[in-house]
Amino acid sequence: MTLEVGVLGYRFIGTAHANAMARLPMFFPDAPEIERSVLVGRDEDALTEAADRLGFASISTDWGEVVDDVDVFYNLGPNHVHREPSVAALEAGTPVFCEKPLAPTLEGANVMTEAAHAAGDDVPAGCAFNYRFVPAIRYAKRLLEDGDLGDPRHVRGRYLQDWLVDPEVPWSWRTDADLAGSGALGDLGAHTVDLLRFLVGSDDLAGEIERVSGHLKTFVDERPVEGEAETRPVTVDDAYSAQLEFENGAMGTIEASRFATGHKNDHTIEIHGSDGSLRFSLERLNELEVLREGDRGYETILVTDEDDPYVDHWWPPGHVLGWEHTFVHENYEFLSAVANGQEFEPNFDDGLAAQQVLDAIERSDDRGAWVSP
Ligand code: 4PW
Repeated sequence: MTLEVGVLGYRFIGTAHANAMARLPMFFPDAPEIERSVLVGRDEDALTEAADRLGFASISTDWGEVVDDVDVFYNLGPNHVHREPSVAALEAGTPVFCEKPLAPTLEGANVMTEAAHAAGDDVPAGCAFNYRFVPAIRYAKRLLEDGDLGDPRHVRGRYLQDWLVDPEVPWSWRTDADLAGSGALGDLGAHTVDLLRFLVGSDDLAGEIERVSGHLKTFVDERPVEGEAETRPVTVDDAYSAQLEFENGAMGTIEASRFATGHKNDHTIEIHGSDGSLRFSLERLNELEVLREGDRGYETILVTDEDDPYVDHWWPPGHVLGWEHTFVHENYEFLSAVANGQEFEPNFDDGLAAQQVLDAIERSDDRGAWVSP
């Protein structure tokens, strides 16, 4: 059976998913057969051009008509559009793959997760945390779960970008609290929180994040509106940092910024366990650095062998993968789960768990005190 896929959103991240869908039959022959059936948006001209370029058979300016007509619904729109169409699709029994953060608010994420539970286990509701699908991250998870690095003690994550450093960069939905929820916190911090939960969140490692102390900062509080003579207020954070305490006693620090001059998409994770440490950088995503008790320095492991996660689907060993491959891997896993009526992770529960931590970081900043997610 061919799965008909409806996709809302066709810009940066929409293109990343459309590219992934196009690559699946070439590199993952056991992936379910899909049709890029309908592309959804508001601007008919832009949609027509995008559908043509991205290989969609048709367009629609009404998501309400699409969500129960297709076999799978991808919600890749801005954060404020995540809730309504995703809930409507799940109520119609249509599996949903939604971008992160799950919603602008914790309340929205709760409503979406309830809809996912009501739809049942055979209707997958995935949250598109693509960095779980980097081969080196999967390798790191295996090391941690095999106990190679012992009990996690310190956990560190930072996600640095610089696209807002110029105060003349225009206002956008990403700088508005009603539309985005939060700024660097939700857009970038959601990834860091999810990766930490993925890597050390199991009960026999660090467990869940138990309490947080957060700090949010907005450096430029109004921005010009593109093509107009007015400015609009920036109502989200430009940067955040937080201290974390995990259930099993590990401590953590995380931060993200859109003002880290010179850093474009610099996401790093470090974990120090009782028997060893590891370091990962998204800018060197084919590598994992590992240091075990007694070593005199980090060993750099190239995670590009044919028995490393996903690598055998691509090129001969050593022929390195990139950012776009993470989308292919997550699309493969999600669409396979849909075809087989199986659960998929990261799901809406994971999206909600990340949102609870983001929300706690904001509450902690407001109160000037440690709070629990
Ligand atoms: O999800 C994130 C985006 O919103 C991405 O992983 C990187 O940062 C690239 O764009 C933004």
